[in-house]
Amino acid sequence: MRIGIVCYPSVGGSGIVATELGKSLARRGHEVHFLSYDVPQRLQGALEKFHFHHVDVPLYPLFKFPPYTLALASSIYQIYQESPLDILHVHYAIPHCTSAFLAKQMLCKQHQVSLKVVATLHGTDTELVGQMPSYKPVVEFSIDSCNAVTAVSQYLKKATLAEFDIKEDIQVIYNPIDTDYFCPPAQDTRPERRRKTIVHISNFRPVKRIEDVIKVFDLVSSAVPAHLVFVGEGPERLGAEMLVDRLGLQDKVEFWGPRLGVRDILQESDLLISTSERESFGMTIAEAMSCATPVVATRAGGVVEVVEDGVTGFLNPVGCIQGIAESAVQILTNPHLQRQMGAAGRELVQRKFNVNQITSQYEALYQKLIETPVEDCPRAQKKEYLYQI
Ligand code: GMT
Repeated sequence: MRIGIVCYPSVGGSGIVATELGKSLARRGHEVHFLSYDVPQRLQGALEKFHFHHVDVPLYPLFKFPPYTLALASSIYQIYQESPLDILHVHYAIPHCTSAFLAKQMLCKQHQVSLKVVATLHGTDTELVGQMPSYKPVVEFSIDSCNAVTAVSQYLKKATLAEFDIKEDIQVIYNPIDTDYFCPPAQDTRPERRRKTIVHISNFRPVKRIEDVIKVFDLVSSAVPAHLVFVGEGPERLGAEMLVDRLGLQDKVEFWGPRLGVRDILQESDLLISTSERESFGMTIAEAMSCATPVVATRAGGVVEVVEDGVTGFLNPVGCIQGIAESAVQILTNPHLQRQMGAAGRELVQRKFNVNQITSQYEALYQKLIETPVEDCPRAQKKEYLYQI
């Protein structure tokens, strides 16, 4: 198949999912074309193996806000003209579904062809940004204009249907994890080490509740010799650094900033902490589990579909600092439990989220769409209209 993938290039989860899926589809022999305003993070260094189309957004003095939606629609249209795409798969509704809708209309009008569009919703696009009155009507319309819609968890499907009037059925396809790459270290001595490493990976947005991570660590480090590594960058980082100073934790907390590869730190860590108030899936949680690293997380949205409470880690209510800290101490002071939970996490990811299985689910969806004739290119209507003139 010839597949176009539209995504955000930044470290955010939706771009990572799109890239991992695209790489897997390419390994299976499909011709994959990535479209974005920059090279997606996980494609860097391997670009020669993929088709990457840079979406150029020219600046013009009149534009206070360059219209990326239009530039992306034109790119899709042009790529299709060069050689037709069998499927266009857009990750993140805003503005990708809208650009896809525009490109679809243009192709219909100019070439009487029907572009098949799959949209994958990731959570912040529908639950956060998509709820803003400035965007909601067009987001709702654009999602519903796609030929197929998927969500990355049952939770997200339910939340989307509750918030939007979407007539299209939403299929749940979980996020793919490359379990060959995200694997435990060759010699896994972590449970026996005295000083423990705790990791938190995110984009430091308010929804991640970074201060909770620090407050939890403050309690944990008074009970267990441990240090905390923050990986990522974002608006809450400065506040987090100030809180670390206030609590006198500077010697035990490191801020590494954004990293291209997170596997090394996941393989080094005894525990991953996630304190989000909302999370449609939690990519770093699943990647940690794939490395046999137990997880202590909040019971937020789709996280309950990723972490099996008491088996692959522990779940606590959002904001429950004491409970999260107690869960962490329980794992870090019991090497047997740490090893057991690590192994169970790896097994769960291999069974539920491994990239081969998830890629097959998307392939089946694409194939179904390709085989289904659609009536959304109004060829007949156009003729009728011309005749009336
Ligand atoms: O978590 C973020 O803020 C990044 C966000 C994104 O837009 O890329 O991640 C969302 O999509 C990921 C991939 O499907 C999910 O793993 C994250 O849970 C989801 N984030 C939220 O729902 C807050």
